[in-house]
Amino acid sequence: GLLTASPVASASATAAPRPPVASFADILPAPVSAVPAAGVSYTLRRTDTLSSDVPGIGGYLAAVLRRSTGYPFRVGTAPGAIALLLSGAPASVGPQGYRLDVTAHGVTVRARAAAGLFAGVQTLLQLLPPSVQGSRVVKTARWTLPGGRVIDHPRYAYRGAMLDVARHFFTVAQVERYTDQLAHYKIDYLHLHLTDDQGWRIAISGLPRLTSHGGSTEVGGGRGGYYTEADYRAIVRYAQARYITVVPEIDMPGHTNAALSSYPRLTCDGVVPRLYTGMNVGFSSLCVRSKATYAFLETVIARLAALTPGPYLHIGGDEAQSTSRADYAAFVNRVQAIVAARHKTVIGWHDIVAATLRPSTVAQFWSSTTGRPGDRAVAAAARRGTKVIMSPASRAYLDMRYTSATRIGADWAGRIDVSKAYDWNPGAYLPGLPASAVLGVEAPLWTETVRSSADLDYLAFPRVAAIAELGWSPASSHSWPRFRVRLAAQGPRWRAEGVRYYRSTQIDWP
Ligand code: TNX
Repeated sequence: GLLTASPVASASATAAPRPPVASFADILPAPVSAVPAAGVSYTLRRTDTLSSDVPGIGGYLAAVLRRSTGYPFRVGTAPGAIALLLSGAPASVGPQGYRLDVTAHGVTVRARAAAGLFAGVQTLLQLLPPSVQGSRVVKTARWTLPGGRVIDHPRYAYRGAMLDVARHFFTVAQVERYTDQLAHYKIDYLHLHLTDDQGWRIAISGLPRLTSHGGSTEVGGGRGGYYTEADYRAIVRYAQARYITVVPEIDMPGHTNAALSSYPRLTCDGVVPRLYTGMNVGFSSLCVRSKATYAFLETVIARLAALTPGPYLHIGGDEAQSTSRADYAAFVNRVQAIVAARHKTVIGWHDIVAATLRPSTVAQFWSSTTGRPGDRAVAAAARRGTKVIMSPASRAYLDMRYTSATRIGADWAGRIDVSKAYDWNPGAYLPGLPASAVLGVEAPLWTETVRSSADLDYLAFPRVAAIAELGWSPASSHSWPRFRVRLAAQGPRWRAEGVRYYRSTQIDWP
């Protein structure tokens, strides 16, 4: 009858394509140590419960698992098949690391702080089949994790990604979607480039024209947009729930045409510039000698500091080509004091080393070269104690084209296929820069040519995963042949999540 399948048919049914169990070798970023237990695995069951010492992280994991498995995953405090514990992790893992064990009885993540537990949860997800990260229930899947132990912690404290929401505006939902993706790769800072010549994207109370006028367009003449205070707080909260700290940037004294056009008192000559929708840089500047400029900056910085729980405010400082060197240094010195008065730490593009930097001020290296006088000045500042975030444009810039055929992006810093993005050492990249001065890495995405989430996906993935690995994994694990394999395993995960990544020919995508 219909219900009695022949032995042959049932044998071929069990042999039907079933995604292979994930491998410890595929964890990206590569962990400090991963030891598989031969013959051991754990398969999730409908009746499994989940316990977590941090309710928010338990809720996050349960939500991901429910969406794809369709199992209820009740979250409780009595030890479940999946247990997330703030105890029992070795001291060596520090506040951001974790230990993960998969045995025949279940999965345990142990950490010393919530951030470490969250990082361990990302590893746990990568040990499940790719469809675990999808948005629909997959009934046919077997949710098996390979047995073994991972002990892991990051190489650098700062592992960032930047999104330029000024050249093209991205909505709260678009930023949250990117944030979700970044969390999978243990990125812990989201730098938002909130202002530039083409747009001012953050509401500042008392200065309404910054957004009503300055936020009203973007590159190419589109409608632009801006975040209300509530929008910005929503992004900050969303990122926080993923253990990502928002770093807001107000670029100054250059890259300020949108502000100048909104408040002409910020110009030296009082002439109102028109809103700008092109792609040139270096033509605008706040009037660095006028009182009005510093009164303005006091207001903006006070408001932004109040809205931002994280320790850093980024003051830009790049390409101030219409400001004299002396004026530029005096300006940066004054702005550092304004930020310090609000109890925040300054980050600036590395051009700021021309000023007298406070001990806590961080420089973000973005050069596409390493031997020019400007590059050497960064190394010299680092030898005097300045901490540096490494974003060399010729390696870490996500807006550079992959190849000459890439349909969007720039190429002033060269073309960056995956191997070029991965194959450098942030600790030994800039001659004369002490390895101990490196605070971490960041992958900036400038958006002159990026108009949609599809564009963003295409430029950021897979390269942002390469920069994330340089920030997290021990230098000793650096290996292009092994990274290629780990990266290939991310392809099906991106497909499950609808991320339209670039299928670089350097990678054997499954
Ligand atoms: C240089 S990198 C800039 C940005 C542009 C980018 C385009 C840096 C600090 N400034 O203003 O968007 O090039 O690649």
